Amino acid sequence: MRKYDHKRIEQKWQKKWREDNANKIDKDDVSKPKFYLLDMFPYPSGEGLHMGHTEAYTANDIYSRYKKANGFNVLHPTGFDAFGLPAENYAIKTGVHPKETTKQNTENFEKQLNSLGIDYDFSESVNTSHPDYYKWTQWLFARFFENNFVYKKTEMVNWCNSCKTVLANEQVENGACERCKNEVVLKEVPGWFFKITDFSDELIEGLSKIDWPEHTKKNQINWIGKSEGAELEFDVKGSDKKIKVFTTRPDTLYGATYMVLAPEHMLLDELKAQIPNWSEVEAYVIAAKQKTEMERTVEEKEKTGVRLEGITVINPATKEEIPIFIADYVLGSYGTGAIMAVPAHDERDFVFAKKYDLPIHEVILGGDVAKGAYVDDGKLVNSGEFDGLTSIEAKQKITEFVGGKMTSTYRLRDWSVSRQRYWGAPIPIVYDPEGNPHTVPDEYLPWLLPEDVDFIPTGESPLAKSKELHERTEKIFGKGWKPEVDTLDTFVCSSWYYLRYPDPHNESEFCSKKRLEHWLPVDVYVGGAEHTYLHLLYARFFTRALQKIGILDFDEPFLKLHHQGMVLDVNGVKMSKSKGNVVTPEAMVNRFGADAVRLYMMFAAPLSDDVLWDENGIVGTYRFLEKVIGLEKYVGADTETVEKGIHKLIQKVGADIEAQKYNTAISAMMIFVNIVREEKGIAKETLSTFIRILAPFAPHIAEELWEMLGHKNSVHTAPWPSYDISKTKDDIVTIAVQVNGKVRAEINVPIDALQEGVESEAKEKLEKWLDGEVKKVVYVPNRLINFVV
Ligand code: ANZ
Repeated sequence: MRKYDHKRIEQKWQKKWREDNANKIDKDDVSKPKFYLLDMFPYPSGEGLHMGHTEAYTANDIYSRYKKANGFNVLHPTGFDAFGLPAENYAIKTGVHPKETTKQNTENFEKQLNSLGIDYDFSESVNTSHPDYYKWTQWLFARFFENNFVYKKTEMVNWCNSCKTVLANEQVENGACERCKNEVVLKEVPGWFFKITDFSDELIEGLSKIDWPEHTKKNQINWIGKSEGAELEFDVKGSDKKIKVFTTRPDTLYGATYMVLAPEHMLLDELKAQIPNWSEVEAYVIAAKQKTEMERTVEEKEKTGVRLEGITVINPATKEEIPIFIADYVLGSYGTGAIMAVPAHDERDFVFAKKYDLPIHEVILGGDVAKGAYVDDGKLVNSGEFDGLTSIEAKQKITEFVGGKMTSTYRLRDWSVSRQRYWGAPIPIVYDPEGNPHTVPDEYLPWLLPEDVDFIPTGESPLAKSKELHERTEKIFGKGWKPEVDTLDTFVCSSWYYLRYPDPHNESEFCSKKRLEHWLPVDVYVGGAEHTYLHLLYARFFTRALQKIGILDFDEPFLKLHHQGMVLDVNGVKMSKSKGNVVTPEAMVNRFGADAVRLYMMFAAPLSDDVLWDENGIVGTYRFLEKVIGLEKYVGADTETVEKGIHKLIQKVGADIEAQKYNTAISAMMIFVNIVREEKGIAKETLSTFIRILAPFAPHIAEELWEMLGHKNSVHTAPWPSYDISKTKDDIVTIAVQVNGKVRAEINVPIDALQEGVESEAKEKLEKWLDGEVKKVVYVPNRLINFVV
């Protein structure tokens, strides 16, 4: 038997593919149907490729090769999401410019990806930190600005004290920075915001027409957090001021016995003069500003508040005068920042009312409001002319009665994109001497990231200290003009990279119209589920906004989405540097070869499940490849079993790849190899067919064996084999024998057997289950027979 020398084979073929430009496609070839298969591009970290990348990229590589073999022109590109904090933090520590580290790291990634045999064409890749890419990020930003989809405001925003930058809501996890895990505080910082909230409804509705995992869709819907309810106005007594509240329960208006404003409510300042206990109020407001929204809204937290002495509002339904409080459980950023409190029917209000001894008026029947809030819907009582209506009936009626309006509120906030950091795309904005912002005209793009900066973060943007940037600005625009010194959130760069791949070298457009129309939207996208709220939501928003602007003519970027599971260590623990359990693809490829690593990753579990990295398992796939090499010695003629086996295999593997069920496809190949070994015979042509099927999974060894069998062209250019359906059927099938729907036995019968014979054979097996009279027999040929007794 030939020895399986994976190193020699893999190096030989990788070199050959490089020389032959084997991964190059003609993007203008419209003679074949297009297929755009996208991987989430990696951040080129210093640690190199990790197992999670390997899993997703291998899966798509298999799919890509399979689609090519089926006659598609497949675009399966990659690139680098290269701006971001780690390179900058490294620069702070060592003084090495992020440009340098990024260059080294991307080269390393490229080498590692090539060593896995992924069919990427690196001459067609993108790098978000290159001026020829971020020129277009800036160009798109300018279009967003012209169309009022981006604006500047000063607001309380999430601030990471350790990274010294603003973070978007999506980048805060349980009150901590998603990057460095340090606590996030609130800080008033001016910054640029994308108007993603203009698209809240569309972003929910659009999900219904794309083929994404249900849980991912659900998470996006929850993140957008649409609440349907009403806005109602309360008059401030003895003044012409009104306070608007948002409520999901206008049906409970008659039970509103007090009102609560968020500590940051705008009206506070205006009412100041009328509030005798202002100093107490002010102290509470200051204390509330120190807390994050998370801290303020946890359910277990004791409810606190301060009454605004001297002012009251009028309940518009009962006309009663009710007190006002400020309390930090009401958030300034949600709804109108003010609520009507209904202690009988809202738990938080109930606790608060008990504490401050406020009246509790039952207006919905169904609970016992002496004991606690009854929060469900029900029939109205104590509600004037609305008594007897159900909550659902009353909502709109009461809203109309008091002149309010039905409306919706969303949890989603506009996306803050200004970062006070260095290693990102400069925001292409300059300020005139009066301080008004203007976009940098297109002719000056790329608006280059200056290099004369100090990386040490101070909380002020590093670009603020660049002499070159300030001089450049004054030189172009005139004296007194100043540059914007913040950089863009890296998620802006990754919101549109899939639009660049079809045309990455275009210098006059981000992508030509022709290529956009031909290639987009993306047909299949594979990546981690952790991007649900960030990248996957932002990219959808970008696409929709660009459609409104007239730059794109579709509204959803990714028609179909799959998530890969995580790669865990053999004990099921997440791999991490701190735990010392990281296994790198590089080390594994060195020991076992790319083909065995690829096969193991795909065989160990379905793509969407977690994979336990077990070295014994990879030894198994390695042995399988050795057996494949050994098949050569059986070359002769097919036995009948082998002939049937190959037709079944072609059918099964094709169907499994289409369904992203790579694990069962591989197990079917393993079974086939065992059959050949038992039968000790296979025709040369059949072996060629098998190698053709193996090729997407184990591209190197397949190429080697293909050559050994005497083929001249690459196995990866050969078409996918076709099968004869009549040969995929077994002569004998196993069918289930059931009594009243419960499986009681199995029997082997000829394929498509008639009911009569099957029935009598089944009855023999069922003796002890069939004592009663058989009322009915249901026979599904080749599947089951069921006796109803
Ligand atoms: C009166 C009421 C009566 C309410 C009742 C609920 C039950 P979701 O579903 O999360 O949208 N609310 C409104 N704005 C708020 C804010 N800025 N901060 C904190 N709470 C706020 O919840 C909407 C409900 O949360 C609103 O309906 C309001 O309380 C409260 F029996 O109004 B409700």
